[in-house]
Amino acid sequence: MAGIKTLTMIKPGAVKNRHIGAILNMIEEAGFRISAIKSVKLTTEDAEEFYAEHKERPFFGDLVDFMSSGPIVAAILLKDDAVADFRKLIGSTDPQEAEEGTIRKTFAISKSKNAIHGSDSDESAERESTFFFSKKEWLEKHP
Ligand code: 3AN
Repeated sequence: MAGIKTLTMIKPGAVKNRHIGAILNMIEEAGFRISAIKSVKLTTEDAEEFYAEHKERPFFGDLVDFMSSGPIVAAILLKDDAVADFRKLIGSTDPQEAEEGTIRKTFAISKSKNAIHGSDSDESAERESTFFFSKKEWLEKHP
């Protein structure tokens, strides 16, 4: 059965351009509950650890530099089928390929500066949630 949790990061470009409120509004309007949320500035080492699975990819250095370039907003979101439904809401990695009405189509600057992250599996959602939050900081079910 698909899980109810996903982890998002509003990336530095979208934070800098003051899109936090608009993006959180789209997330809530789409039926997600915000179970935990914080603003964080990742170090280079944090970003390398978070994206470790991409370390052999040619864009890894630029990705780490971008993700540690300014504050982000990390949040744990709850909804049935959270991972799949959230990836539909954010749209394709490349905003030029993202559907109208998706967060990336609306707010991404480019494929590398694409406004928002969403976990790609329930396992990633668990790992990424514990990367940012202690288990005391989120509820698995919303009251
Ligand atoms: P997604 O976030 O859509 O699941 P991933 O996991 O393949 O995409 O890539 C992680 C992040 O790396 C993306 N969100 C994007 O910022 C960056 N990225 C992915 N592919 C490229 C690429 N070809 N060129 C530049 N940046 C990329």
